[in-house]
Amino acid sequence: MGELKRMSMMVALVFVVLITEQVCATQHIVGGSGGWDESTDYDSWAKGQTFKVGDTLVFKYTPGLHSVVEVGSESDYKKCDTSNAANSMNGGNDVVKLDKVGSRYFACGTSGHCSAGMKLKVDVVGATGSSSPSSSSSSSNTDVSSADQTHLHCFPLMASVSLAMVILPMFVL
Ligand SMILES: [Cu+2]
Repeated sequence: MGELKRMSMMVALVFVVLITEQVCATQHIVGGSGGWDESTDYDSWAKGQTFKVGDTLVFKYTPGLHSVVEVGSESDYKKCDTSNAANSMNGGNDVVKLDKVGSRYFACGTSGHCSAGMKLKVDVVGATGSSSPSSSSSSSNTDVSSADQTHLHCFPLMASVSLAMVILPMFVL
């Protein structure tokens, strides 16, 4: 009997952890309201964001005009060489899950677009959010907006945790 209670408590705990992880993950619309196009500066857009493991990128664009090609190396990214694509998408609402720490490189597959600046480098940091300052940039003007954003998305976490505190004792008693 006690075994059963312990098991159900564990299940509840796992459930809560899964929920909070999902709630806390941020969905980044690449380029903000401008989406994935030729007129957005993706370097400066990326600087205002914190990309954590578990977050997702969403590339929004008109299918046929653009595409999303993930390239495997920084040198390919710099050269706009999309011949060694790790992944390519052309649906116009393409979701990329950031599943591990490290750099990811994306370019538009339409001829000429990448060299015109339609490319994106993303540095993914650990989800536990030990907020390491954005690695390279020296002129990191306070990322108030991204901090707010993270806070906002993580707020339901508090709610979930307090909910768990109410629910879990029911299993223990
Ligand atoms: Cu393009």
